[in-house]
Amino acid sequence: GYDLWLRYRPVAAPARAALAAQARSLVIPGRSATLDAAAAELRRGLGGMAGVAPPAAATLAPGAILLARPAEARRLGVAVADAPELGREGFRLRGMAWRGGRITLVLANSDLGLLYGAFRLLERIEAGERPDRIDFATAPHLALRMLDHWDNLDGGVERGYAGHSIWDWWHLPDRADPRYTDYARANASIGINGTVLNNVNASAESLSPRYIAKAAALADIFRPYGIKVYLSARFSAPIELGGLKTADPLDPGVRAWWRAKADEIYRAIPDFGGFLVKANSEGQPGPQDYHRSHAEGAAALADAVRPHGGVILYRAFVYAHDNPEDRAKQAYDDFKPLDGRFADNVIVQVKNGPIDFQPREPFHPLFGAMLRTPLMMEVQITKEYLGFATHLVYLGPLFEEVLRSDTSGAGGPSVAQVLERGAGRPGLGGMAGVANIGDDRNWSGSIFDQANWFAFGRLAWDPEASSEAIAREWTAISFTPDPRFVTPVVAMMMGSREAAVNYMTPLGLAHQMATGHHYGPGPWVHDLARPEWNPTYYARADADGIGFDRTATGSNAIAQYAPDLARRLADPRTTPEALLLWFHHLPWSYRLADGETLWEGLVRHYDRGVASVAAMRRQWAALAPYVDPERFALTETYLAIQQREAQWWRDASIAYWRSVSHRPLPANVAPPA
Ligand code: GCW
Repeated sequence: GYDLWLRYRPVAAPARAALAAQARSLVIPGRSATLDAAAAELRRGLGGMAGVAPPAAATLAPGAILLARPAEARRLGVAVADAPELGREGFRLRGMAWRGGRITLVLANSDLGLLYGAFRLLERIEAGERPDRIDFATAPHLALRMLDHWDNLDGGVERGYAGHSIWDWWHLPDRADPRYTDYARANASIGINGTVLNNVNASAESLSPRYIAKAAALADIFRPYGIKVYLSARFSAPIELGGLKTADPLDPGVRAWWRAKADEIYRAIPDFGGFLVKANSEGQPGPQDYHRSHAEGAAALADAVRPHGGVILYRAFVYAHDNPEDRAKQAYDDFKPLDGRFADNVIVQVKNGPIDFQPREPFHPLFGAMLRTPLMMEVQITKEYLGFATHLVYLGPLFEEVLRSDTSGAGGPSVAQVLERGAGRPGLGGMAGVANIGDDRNWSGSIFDQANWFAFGRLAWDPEASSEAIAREWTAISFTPDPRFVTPVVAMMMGSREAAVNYMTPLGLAHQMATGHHYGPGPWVHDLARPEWNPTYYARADADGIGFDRTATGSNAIAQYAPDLARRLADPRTTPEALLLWFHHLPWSYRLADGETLWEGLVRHYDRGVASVAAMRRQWAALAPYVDPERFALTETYLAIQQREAQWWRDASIAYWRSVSHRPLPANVAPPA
């Protein structure tokens, strides 16, 4: 699994010779570290797939692969027009006739665009396409496509399920582990252009001179691949690192400290991206400690990086232990009043949903409400609430569901469009994914979790892309383009997220996971110190019914959505059934759309979830002939665990709901074990 989707295995014999003839030489007029990386990748990829790596050539001949800007291509005699539609990072792949044969043109307006094009060309070939017949163009819709590592300086990874951190802090900056280059290759291949190296629960130490040098060494390795380094900043670093008495963002000494710190970082990393900040959330320090707003807090850091072209990614994931308000409302309550008041290089980073990376949540209301502030959407690629790296859950449909959500309830804009518009500054729109990468040999802990990393990259590039098409592409290039394998695997992947929703938190339930680690069921947990950490806070089940009333009779969280949408969410009949219990507390006898009672429907969903996993497992077992034994066996083992645990979720949840509802099991339903 180490090679991810960049496997480059030899293609079958007759096609191999044809491919070699279509890749006889490599013509690259420009010169840069990025173009060297592109050439190296093409040699590696074509060497692997065609058996021979194309040598460099200065002139075009049939069978050449040309990487060029439009003017360079014209200078070599290729008739191409300028391509402003490709922007700075887009590219075009085009097979074309050339002197009695054909050549393959990779066209872009920058070296990075050419590198992206080289990767995509290789992926298309892996998927079975002929390079010299390709005609394909794409440009990213979002400027910032980032991975957030929740990696600690001691090598641990918060919510990481793929081993330890891949950053070997101990041996950095001296040791350039080749894995860092492979990391950059994998990310560049899917268009990721930024990485936050350290956990948002940040240690101030990560901004110390020692760690700046380590980050700089990584930045040097990533630079040719177009990946900028960012750091999470601890708001109180001026105290802990600088020895100041305060971290008050309006204090001149504090502001000077942040400026000097930024200057120091930019001396080591001239293209440093900026800081990611988690403030006044889950015990982290922040501006509210000094009775300052988040906008004032963000401004102190924004001023420090502005002269260098840096940005601040300021997280809206806030909820406070002393705030009795519905947790789902708190980010909006804090941030909506600040819309338009953030400094011009601040981007507010909003989680996809209002609680916390649940198997299903409605989209975060801030996406419809911060019209004057550029927003990033943060999703979690690591599956904290979705069975870690053990359960097979393809997150593409989850990301797509949020991106396509209509923020107005009246025909858009969709969340994707909100991000693309960047509140009028499209250079500041983006997506961040909490990485699922660790030092596990296969990077992500399981083979299918590699697909979640891949899908994140593809959707950050084009948030309107189809998660199914992405699954098809990933499957073809990670395993084989054989449709006898791709079709069933894609079907499995596409159903897997709904399966998990069904056996964990059906019909809009949320946060029913066991305490702390969030693995396995815990709907009965009610005695944690902070009320909003208890599953019972979310499900509110009793003898009469179940669900969280977020209408006007309850927390009225629906009022944070646009009026047309809020009106529909006010009525259970016009609320999507998948989110029913997120917005409504309903009697067990409530009739669902298909006529079953809520109680019967709930049980049915758990059963369906378990059945889906059993079907996935049977399906995978039949696919052994198409997969190498190692990847087959690992996936088979995990599916067996997943089936057992889907049953565990179902049995435990039903048993608990029965104990509060006092309802008999519906007919023809197996009792919990
Ligand atoms: O999902 C929750 C996690 C915390 C995490 C926090 C956050 C980094 O349980 O581990 O802390 O969210 O996003 O800040």
